[in-house]
Amino acid sequence: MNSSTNNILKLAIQKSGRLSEKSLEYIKSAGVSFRKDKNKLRAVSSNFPIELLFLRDDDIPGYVETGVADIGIVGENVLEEVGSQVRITERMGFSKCRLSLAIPQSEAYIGAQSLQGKTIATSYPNLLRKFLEKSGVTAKIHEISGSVEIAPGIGLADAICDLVSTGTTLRSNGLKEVEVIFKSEAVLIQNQTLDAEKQAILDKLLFRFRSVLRAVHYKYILMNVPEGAVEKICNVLPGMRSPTIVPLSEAGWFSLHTVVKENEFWEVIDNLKEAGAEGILVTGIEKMIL
Ligand code: PRT
Ligand code: ZN
Repeated sequence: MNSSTNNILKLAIQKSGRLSEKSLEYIKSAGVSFRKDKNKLRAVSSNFPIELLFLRDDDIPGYVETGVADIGIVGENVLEEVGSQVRITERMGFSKCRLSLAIPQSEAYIGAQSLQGKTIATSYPNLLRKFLEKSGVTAKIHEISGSVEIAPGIGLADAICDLVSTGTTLRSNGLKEVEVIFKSEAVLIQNQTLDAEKQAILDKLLFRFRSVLRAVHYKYILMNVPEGAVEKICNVLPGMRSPTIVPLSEAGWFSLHTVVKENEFWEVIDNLKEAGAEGILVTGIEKMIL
């Protein structure tokens, strides 16, 4: 890579599609500002050494592998399908979906052997081939680039292998999901040979991303507690550092603030109420710096 471009990190994201909005949201929440010109495929940040490249998602892994982009945000399903040699740096927790096999609702399914000799339509031939090989099944793979779910209905295939999130599309096309072959979410990928300068920029960006990603899993809670219940309430709070305790203007009462994990949240709230907490307020956390 040209040394004059070394002090700027090139980040590839999807131009328009299911990953675009969330990718941009993360970049903005990391404090990276830029002006996006609608027709432009690149944008340079005004306050962070980053250049954004807006691409088709299918092209992102290859561009990162060859160093045209240094890092990228892409669905793991696309990365696995194209098989590019890149490093997964961070799982981003959005655009979760699964690559599944589906067949007409009226058909029986007793396992992968039900697909023996059948024709399966997909945009993911490589992932499907791997699954069939692993299952010892021989089937014809019919590669199509879109609207896969209509293939059985129009007689193009017996089954499909496509992305599913809610399952609504399958149901409305008279299909049922019979096998999950890959679980996916958006991932941040990086070129395997980033130089030290670019790695340092990436580390700074990652620190910010992780502060945002971490915060998603926690809630900040505030409550009023009578003096006699303070100790009991502190014991109820799960494994956190000691909470903040502030006296209220009303004698004998305190305001107690703490952070609770989202998945423990309802149980903690029940325990707090039982222990005597009142006026409990709960709020989301934007960023968590550890
Ligand atoms: O133009 P470009 O090539 O960049 O975009 P694209 O059209 O190839 O991709 P896009 O924007 O549709 O999806 C980008 C990524 O979003 C995918 O690679 C996945 O990682 C992720 N993702 C998450 C999904 C879905 N959920 C999803 N539900 N991608 C597609 N779908 C489709 C699926 O193909 C099916 O048609 O949604 C339909 C099913 O949805 P449900 O909710 O009815 O099950
Ligand atoms: Zn695509």
